[in-house]
Amino acid sequence: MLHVSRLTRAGLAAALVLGVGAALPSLAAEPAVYSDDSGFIELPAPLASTSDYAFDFLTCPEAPPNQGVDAWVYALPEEVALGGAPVTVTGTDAAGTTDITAFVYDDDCTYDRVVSSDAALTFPLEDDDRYIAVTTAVGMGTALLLEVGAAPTGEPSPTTSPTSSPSAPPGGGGGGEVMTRGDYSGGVNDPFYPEASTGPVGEIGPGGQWGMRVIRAEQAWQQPQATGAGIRVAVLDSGLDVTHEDFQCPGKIARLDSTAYPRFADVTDTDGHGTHVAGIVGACTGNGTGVVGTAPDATILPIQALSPDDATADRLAEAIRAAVDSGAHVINMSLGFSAAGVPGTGSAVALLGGFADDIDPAIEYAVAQGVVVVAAAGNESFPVCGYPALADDVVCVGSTDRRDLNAWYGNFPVTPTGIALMAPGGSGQVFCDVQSENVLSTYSTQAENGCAYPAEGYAGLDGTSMASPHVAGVAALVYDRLGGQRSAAAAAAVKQALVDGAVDLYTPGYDPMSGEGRVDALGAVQAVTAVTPTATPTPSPTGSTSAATDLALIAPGTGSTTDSLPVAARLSQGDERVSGAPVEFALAGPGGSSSTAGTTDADGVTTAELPLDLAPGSYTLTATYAGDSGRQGSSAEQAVVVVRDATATTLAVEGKGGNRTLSVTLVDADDTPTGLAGRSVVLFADGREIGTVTTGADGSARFAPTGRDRGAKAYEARFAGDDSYEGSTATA
Ligand SMILES: [Ca+2]
Ligand SMILES: [Ca+2]
Repeated sequence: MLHVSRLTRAGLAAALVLGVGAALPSLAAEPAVYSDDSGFIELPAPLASTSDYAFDFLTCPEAPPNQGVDAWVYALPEEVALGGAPVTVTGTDAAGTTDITAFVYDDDCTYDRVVSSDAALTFPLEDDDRYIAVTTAVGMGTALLLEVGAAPTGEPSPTTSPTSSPSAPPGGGGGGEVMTRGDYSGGVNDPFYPEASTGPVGEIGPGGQWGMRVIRAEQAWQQPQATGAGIRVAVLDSGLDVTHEDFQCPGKIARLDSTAYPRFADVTDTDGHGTHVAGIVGACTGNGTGVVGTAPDATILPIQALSPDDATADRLAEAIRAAVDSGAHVINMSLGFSAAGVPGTGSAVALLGGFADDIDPAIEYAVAQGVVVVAAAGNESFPVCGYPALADDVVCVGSTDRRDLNAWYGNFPVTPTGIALMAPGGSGQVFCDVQSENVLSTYSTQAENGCAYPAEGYAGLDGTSMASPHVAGVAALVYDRLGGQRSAAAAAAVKQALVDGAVDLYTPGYDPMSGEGRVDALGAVQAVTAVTPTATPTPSPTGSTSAATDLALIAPGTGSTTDSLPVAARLSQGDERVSGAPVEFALAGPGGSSSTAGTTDADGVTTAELPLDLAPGSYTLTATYAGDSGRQGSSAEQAVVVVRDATATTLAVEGKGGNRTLSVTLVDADDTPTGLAGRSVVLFADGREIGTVTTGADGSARFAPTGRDRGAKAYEARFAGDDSYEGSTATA
């Protein structure tokens, strides 16, 4: 008979296989750079903001004709260009006018049409539209927002799918599934938890939920504000037995909006794996039934990312985005890709790569939105985390046994950029009846149980699949402790607390056997100071809920030290724009910082100019809305490279013989060149240095050669550059 421990660690992938052929074709369709749940496409920074060469930045074989000043060129992802989808351009230029013109080009770079308006510009896309160059009447200092809405009919675009049905905001909504905070100071009464418990098996013991005791979960719950109340953990797995007796406490289960996400309408767990994982995260605790969960008051958002008939990278990527847009604070993925490129539980190798193109952008989106993403390391005894545990900013979790020793089957917790930790996953005994070595949790009553357990609804399994949800649960405890308001900063603090609170194993500090150590719930909770929720992120039964907001930011990716940076931001609350809201813009980097502020207008848009009097280098631009009593804060950021402004030197030779004079000018290389005063320009005659002039107020200077220098064949003027300007030379 196939035993459960083996089934969990390796065999389950086969049960969920769809086949490589079904998984791979979806990869190319995943867009690279956008996504939003309100129909607003957050395009990358404009490809160009200079007047004459806007299209040089594109890959068009022939540059279309230049179309006016300061054109901002957008390349629409191909999936956006659905016939009929409305494009809206809003914003103003430096003169405060809203005279906007858009030149539209096809995907073969040919010019198609022009549309213009003296107000906000709206026009429908055509099927082959690809590039849009947007200009205003006064080009300089322009800040525009370009939005693309949903196509009116046909297949929903992946970029716009949830527009019809706003999903749950972080910290609430989605049907209001939130648990009230329990009191665990007097211990818990779940029968399978105690050391002396024999669990549902009855034949081997003692054991109970040893993993919970190893990570000191109960001690963590007894700290202030550390039970996971108001925290939503998305379990991306084979589903969840929503009828299970140990998930019936009020608010325990949240469901995706089936209208917005029809692909995930069903969560029936015919496998059992997802129900087991979800129980480890947060089975009802203190209810006198079954087991305890790591985060007793957390709400579980089950998403069947691994459907028996649709287990693809595309589906997993969509599941991640759905979790984020439905208010998840934490995502657990006890799954991975086998060497054959097939997703499934228990396997996380990803030797083929490829599906990362689908999933990486979704994970980046989650991380940017303040979601802690946790994934199992995989069960191949490999020296490195599998995928997606290996992806950037994902917490990779390896498996330990009751003795804090590495489980033989687990991949090592080694990842290039993320955090790697260990957690209880079971020793991997090869005999079915050594249940005291396995991790005991809930099991789907809809599944066939591989081992002949007498008690329906519970099972002992092992694998990194079991380790990962311990960490996801602890992350929920810490997120609760931090106030439960979702932000990238809060998520980073949660991950740091996981590391700071971990129990160091093996050699001191990080080591490739145990990563940052084995997770410890009490240590992680105590690693942060409790933050009282200020914006009611945990809705009370009678109180109102503060609404989540979304801030979109658009700015050029580069600016020069002598200019200012035009920035624009738009604040939304669901499908509504928020007007009159203060937005702070800040640019910070090793070379200094710059900031300014604005207030959103009736369209929810604010524009500003950030001074760039900074040293050249890489900076981070951040727009922040602090929130108010009725709205949660939100922020957005992007990278900006500050470069020195280019210059142009000119040199003219006037007169002959004793009257010979060199005339030098030095200007910046902007659209309207301005003379640069007080700069030193070195002059050469036939390669010999003959003198230095200092430019006057208009950037010009004159020099009279003497002696043989009057008769030189070639003259050269060189400006060496300085902190703000690049050098330039001229010959005559
Ligand atoms: Ca229970
Ligand atoms: Ca160590």
